[in-house]
Amino acid sequence: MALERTLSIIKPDAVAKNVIGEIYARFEKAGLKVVAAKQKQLSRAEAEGFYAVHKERPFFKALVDFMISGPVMIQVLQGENAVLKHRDLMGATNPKEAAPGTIRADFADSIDANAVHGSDAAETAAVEIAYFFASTEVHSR
Ligand code: RTP
Ligand code: MG
Repeated sequence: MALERTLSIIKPDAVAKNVIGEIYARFEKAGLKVVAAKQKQLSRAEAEGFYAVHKERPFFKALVDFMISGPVMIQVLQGENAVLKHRDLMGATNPKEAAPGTIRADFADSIDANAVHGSDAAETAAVEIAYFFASTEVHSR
C-alpha cells in the first residue's frame, strides 16, 4: 500500500455546526494524520480557482457561493491509501445516498451543503495541496 496525502476541506456548513473536532476524530481513528491545517475565509476568486474543473457545470455558481458563505477548515491528511480512505469516510456526494456512519450521512444537509471535500486522486491531491499550502507548511510525521 502507498503512503499518500490528500486535501480535505471541512465546508462552511460543518464549520458552522461546530463539528471540526468530531470530523478530525474520524480521520485519526481511521489512521489518517493531520499534517497541515488552516481555517480560512475563501475569496470568490480562490473558490472559483479551486473548483475550476467544474466551471461549466450548472451548479458552479451555487457551489462557489456556498464555499464562500463562511470560513472553511482546510487540512492535509497523510496515511496509507489516504485519498480513497478519506473518500470512504466522507460518503457519497449526495448525503441522501451516503452510507450510514459516513461524515456526509451524519453532518450534511444537501448535495450543496455537503460538509466536506476530498481530493479524488493522488494527482489532483498534489495540485489541491499546493493550491492552499506552501511545502514548508506540510509536515512529515
Ligand atoms: P468534493 O469535490 O466537494 O469533494 O465533492 P465530490 O467529489 O463528491 O463531488 P464533485 O462532483 O467533485 O462536485 C463538487 C461539489 O459540487 C456540488 N455538486 N452539486 N447539484 C449537483 O448536481 C451537484 N453536483 C455536485 C457538491 O457540493 C460537490 O461536493
Ligand atoms: Mg470532487
